[in-house]
Amino acid sequence: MRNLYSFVRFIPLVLVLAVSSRSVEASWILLEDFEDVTVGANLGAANPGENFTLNGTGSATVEWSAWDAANRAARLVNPQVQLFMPASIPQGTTATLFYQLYKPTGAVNISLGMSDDVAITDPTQFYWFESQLVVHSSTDPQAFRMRDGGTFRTSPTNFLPNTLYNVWHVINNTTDKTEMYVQRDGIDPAPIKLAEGSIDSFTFRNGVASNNLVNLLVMTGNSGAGVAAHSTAWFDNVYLSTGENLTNPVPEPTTWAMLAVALAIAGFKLRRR
Ligand SMILES: [Ca+2]
Ligand SMILES: [Ca+2]
Ligand SMILES: [Ca+2]
Ligand SMILES: [Ca+2]
Repeated sequence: MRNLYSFVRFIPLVLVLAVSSRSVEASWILLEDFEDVTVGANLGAANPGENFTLNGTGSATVEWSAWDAANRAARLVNPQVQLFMPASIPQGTTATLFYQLYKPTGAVNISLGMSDDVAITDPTQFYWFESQLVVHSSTDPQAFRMRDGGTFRTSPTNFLPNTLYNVWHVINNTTDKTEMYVQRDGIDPAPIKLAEGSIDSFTFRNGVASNNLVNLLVMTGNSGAGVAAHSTAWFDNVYLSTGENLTNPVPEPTTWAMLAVALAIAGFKLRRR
C-alpha cells in the first residue's frame, strides 16, 4: 500500500511535465510512424508493423531517417513506387490527413493524398488519387502543386531540400474539395495555406462523387524531365483526424524525455522505500 501511495503521489508531477510541452489533440489517430518496423525492411511485403501494399519497380524501405538518426521513416527510391493503406474518410464527412515529408537535394516526383479506389493497381497511372499534393517540377527548388480536378495549381511555396515539412490535407468529402497546408518543422511559426493566387480549395482529381475515400496513397515517378531516375523522398508520421485539425500530432522528443525523467524519479523513490 505504501509503495502504491508513493507512486500515486508522483502522478501529478508526471502530468505537469507532460502538459508543459505541446499537447496532442485526442482526435488524431496514428496510421503509421514506422517505429514498429525493422530497419531495412521492405514496405508492403506483408511486413509486420505496417499495412501498406506496394506496387511498382522502385524500392520502399524503412530506414533511420535523414533528419533524425533515432527515428524510422519510409524511404522511397524511384523509378516508380506506389504505396497504399486503408484510411477512411466517409462520404459526407470532413477529415484532416497529416504527414511529414522530406527530400535530399535534387528534384523528385512524389504525390501524396487519398483515393476512393479499394483496389489500386497500375503504378504508372495517377488517376487513383482524389485529394493529391504533388511535387514534380524539373527544377530544384520545386514548388508544391495541388491537383484541382483536371488541372494542377502551383503554389509560390517551395519544397526545399534537407528540410522536414509538416503537411495537412483538410479533406471535405461533402463538397469533394481539399485545402492544404505546409510548415517547415521547427522553422515556420504556423502552417502556410497552399494557394495559386486566390484559389486555395481544390476539387478532387476525378470530380464530385458520392462515395467514401478508402485509401491513403503515396506514389513516385520519374516522368518529369530533370527528375533523377533514382531520386529519393521520405515520409513519416501519418495521422488522420475528424474535422479540420491544424495541430501537429507528432509527439515532441522533449515530451517523452521529460516523461521518462519523471517516471525514473518516481521509480527511484519507490525503490528506496
Ligand atoms: Ca517515424
Ligand atoms: Ca506500424
Ligand atoms: Ca476516383
Ligand atoms: Ca464525396
